[in-house]
Order: sequence, then C-alpha cells, then structure tokens
Amino acid sequence: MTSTTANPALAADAAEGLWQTPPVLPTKWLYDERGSKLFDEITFLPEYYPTRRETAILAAHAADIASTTDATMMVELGSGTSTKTRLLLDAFAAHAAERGREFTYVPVDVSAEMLAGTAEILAADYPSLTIEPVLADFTAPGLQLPQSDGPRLAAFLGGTIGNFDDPARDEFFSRLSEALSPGDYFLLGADRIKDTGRLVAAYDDKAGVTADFNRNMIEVLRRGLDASGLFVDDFDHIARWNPKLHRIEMWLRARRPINAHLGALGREWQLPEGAEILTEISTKFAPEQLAAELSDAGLPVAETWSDPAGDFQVTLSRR
Ligand code: AVJ
Repeated sequence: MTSTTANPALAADAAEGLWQTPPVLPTKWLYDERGSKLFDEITFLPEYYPTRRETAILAAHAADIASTTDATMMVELGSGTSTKTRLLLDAFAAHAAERGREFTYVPVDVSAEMLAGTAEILAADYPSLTIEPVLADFTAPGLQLPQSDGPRLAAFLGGTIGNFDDPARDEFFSRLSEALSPGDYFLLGADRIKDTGRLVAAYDDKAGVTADFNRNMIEVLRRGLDASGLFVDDFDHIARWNPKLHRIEMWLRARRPINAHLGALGREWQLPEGAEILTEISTKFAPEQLAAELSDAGLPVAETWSDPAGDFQVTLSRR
C-alpha cells in the first residue's frame, strides 16, 4: 500500500527504537510543526526558566563576547532567528561597524527550509551582515566551516547540549574542536544541576504544555508510520529526574495495553499497560565537570557567565 504521509527516516528510527527495552525514539521527532510551536510556548512558561536565564546572560554579556573574541564570523549550530541570536548579532554588528570591518553570520542546519527562512529574515533585519548558510548535520564527522579573516565564534545555545548523552557529547566536542582552528571560539549555553523540584516542574508544567509537546510524539508516529490503534490519549507524560545521570528524562507511559499496526513497517507493535517510551533526555551540568570535558576536547573555557540565581551558564571556550 502507498501512503502520502509515511516518513522513511522515522520508520527506520521506529524500527530500531520501538523494540528496544525500554523503547526509545530520537528526540528530534518531537519537533514537527506542532511540536516546534509547543516548544516555543514552553519557553514562555513560568516554570521553564532556561530560555529566560540564557537570554538575560547574553543581554548582559553580548558586547563583552564581541570585544573579547573580536570575531569576524559567528557560526550558529542550529539556525536561529531567536532573541538570543539577535542579541549576539546586534553586538557583533556594532563591534564590526566600530572597527570598519565585515561580519558574517553562518547558520548551520539540516533543514534547507529552516536555513532559507533564517537567511531571509536576518538579511532583511541585518543589511550590514553577510549571511552564509551551511546545510549540514553539525553532529556528523567532517563538518566544514567557511573561512574568515578573523577569529570565528561557534555558538551552540539553548541548553540543547543536554539532549546528548555522554558519548555523543564527547564526540560532538571533539568534532567541533577539529572543525575549528586555534584562536577560534566556542560559546555554549548549558543548564545547571539544581533543586530537583524546580527541574521536574520545568518539564512538567501546570498548564500541561510540556505534556502536549511530549504526547505529540504519538501523533507524529501515527501519521509518519501510517499507524492504526495508536492514540495520543492512551499515553501519559512523565518527566523524571535521573540522579545518577543528572538528567531530566521525558517518557510516555501507556495508560492501557497498546496494540498498534504500524503500516509503514508492516508489523504490529505492542506495549503493556504501564510500559514507557523514552523520548528525551535533558542533561544538567556541574560547571567544573563541563569545563573539564571541554578542556579534554581541546576547547578550554576562558570565561563563564551565569545569571544571578546561578540557574544557567554560558561558557566561552578558546580553541
Ligand atoms: C530545546 C533541548 C533545550 O531540554 O530544555 C523543553 C527541550 N523539552 N521542555 C530542553 C525541552 C521539554 C529543551 N531543549
């Protein structure tokens, strides 16, 4: 049977993940159109502090980052038109103008659509900047970055580093270090370990937006796998602190026995009542531990900034 909605990449991930114990699905599938809107909503929730904290840190230190690095290029891993990106671009544009120099913004993303959108919006808002999008998976080996006359600053913001498990993070830092040259910089936003109650609340908000965001994965599966017998209402959102791996984990727990037919895989998928699927990890960091990891990868930390409450941090490493 043919289908207009089946997604082969999702089918491959589902085939690999759904029969594991426990079942897992790559986090990226949370971010379809609805999921991306829900995540945007999450960033405004009273319980979800990371975005506000990171924005405050960048607002306070963007000028500092521009003058310390004296960078002529910012490479953003993930293409952004967010407030955070703009705070940095504002500072770099001003710094470049002062020095009578050019500045180039390089968004790196796997989505050509996202890159084109970013480039169009930012080109309109920042006519003085050169925008040079790179279509690439920045976690893959062999990342090639455009050359620049001056230092380059790679930026990975939002605390998304928390989505990587330990080996993936290690590999990411090493590959990035390899893609950069001595004298280049790396700006990293990371959420810190803190009171468990606050952490869990940030991923299990009162309004239920994070629950909708997580449960939307079931709808993504239903559509992308041409599934029958798969219903969002059959799953509960679970956000749990894993103290050993110091991370929040998001799970989907079956409220009743699940018997689904996954058309795209041509097979049945069963889940007993109470069984859980892992959909996201969000690792939290101790500053010293993260600094040691960066240093081991050849990206020693030159500066660390935090918010007054010490909730979130932004580090600047120099390759
Ligand atoms: C976009 C990965 C930074 O881990 O805090 C928010 C995603 N998931 N609420 C995070 C997320 C649930 C977010 N990152």
